[in-house]
Amino acid sequence: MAAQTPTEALKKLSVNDAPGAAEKAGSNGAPSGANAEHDEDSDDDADEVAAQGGAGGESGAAKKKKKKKKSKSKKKKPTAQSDPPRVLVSQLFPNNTYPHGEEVEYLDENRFRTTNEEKRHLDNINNDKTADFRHAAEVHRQVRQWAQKNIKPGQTLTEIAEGIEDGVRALTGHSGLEEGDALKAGMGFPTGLSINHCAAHYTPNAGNKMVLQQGDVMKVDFGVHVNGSIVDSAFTMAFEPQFDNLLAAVKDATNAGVREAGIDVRVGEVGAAIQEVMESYEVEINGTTYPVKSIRNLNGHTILPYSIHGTKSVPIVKSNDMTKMEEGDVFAVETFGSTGNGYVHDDMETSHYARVGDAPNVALRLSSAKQLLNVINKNFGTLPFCRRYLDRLGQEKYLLGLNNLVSNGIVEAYPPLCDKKGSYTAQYEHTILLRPTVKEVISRGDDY
Ligand SMILES: [Co+2]
Repeated sequence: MAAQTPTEALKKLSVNDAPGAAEKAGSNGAPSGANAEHDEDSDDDADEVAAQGGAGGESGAAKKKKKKKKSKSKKKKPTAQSDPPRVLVSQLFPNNTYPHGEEVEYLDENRFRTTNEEKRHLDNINNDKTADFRHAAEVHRQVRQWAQKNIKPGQTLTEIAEGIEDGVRALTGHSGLEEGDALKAGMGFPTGLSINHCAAHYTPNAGNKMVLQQGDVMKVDFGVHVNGSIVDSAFTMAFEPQFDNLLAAVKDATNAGVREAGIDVRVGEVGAAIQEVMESYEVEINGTTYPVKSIRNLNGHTILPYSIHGTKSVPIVKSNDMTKMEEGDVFAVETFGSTGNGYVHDDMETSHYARVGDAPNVALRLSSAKQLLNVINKNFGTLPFCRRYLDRLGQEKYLLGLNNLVSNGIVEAYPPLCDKKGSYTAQYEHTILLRPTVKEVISRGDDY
């Protein structure tokens, strides 16, 4: 989910002129560290054989099989993901053996961390949290790879969003329908499906009839959380080759940001690295060549428990923000490229909301607002939600109450963020853990 640069901070930005059509930075063959083979059949085949080989002599081996057959009355556990994805990821990876993200060793003055005893101890203390992030990341990978295969022009945005959300809820084992269930695990924030000039925070509200078109560029940005540990990761889909360079620019820029990030690194330097890569690209669309610009008022961000936007930002243009990345920080590194102004504004109907963490204690006079706040507290806490999530909980006619919570500063509205009409924008995003011993790109997959 995108963080928007506050206007105050934006004034301080020293934005470079686009460095022209500089030579392309070498494409960085991003390693695909994650994704262990999780779909290979394993020892359960033995059960299968046992089940079939009913009659026959009872050799020692057969006896053993027979013994296994007894436990067969329990339902056979699947060992591969289904299509659509419905198999619990905790069942595919029992005992918290979730695949690691891409682990990148620290360099230079931080090289000692790889083997340092104290840092390893600190790292071990966080094992449970790290497992929650890996669990959420594996759900994200499995659902998004299914989405990448199945999303096609002609589908409605509603069916695309629901397909992703049904997958995430099934794979975490939390439908989110019973009170408090969505707080245990599930969607970390709503499925953003932002098209063309819209860069972020668009998801259909009830009754939306929008259909994905062949010529569209769609950002798919969704979050998965387990016990409040949110993995925030996004990719872009296009169906025409003329957009390849736009997508390549943004993927490359995000990987540059991921590479640059580390303990003691200043976020402004990360922004400079991102912008340099991003703006070394150009893209030809319908016969016109455009420079790819970093969208200067969007940025990455830290992630805190149950809170998608922490206190630190990662600019995607050069800036003199001297804030340091620190040990233990979790960052969403996300970049946005545009053929338009490289600047977004609020546009269209709002769908995304989140309760403010340190909300003012206002005496609400509107009973519908009070009632709705209770629903939000019990089901989402400070996790972002969208109007569809209220609909599926059976809430009706809540808009007045919702707007009242927004105007009282208790809930924040996140309207869609769009560049100028006719432009195209793309996004890629990864979540990284700055563990004491190693940087873990938790959401890395063999797709991006
Ligand atoms: Co984000």
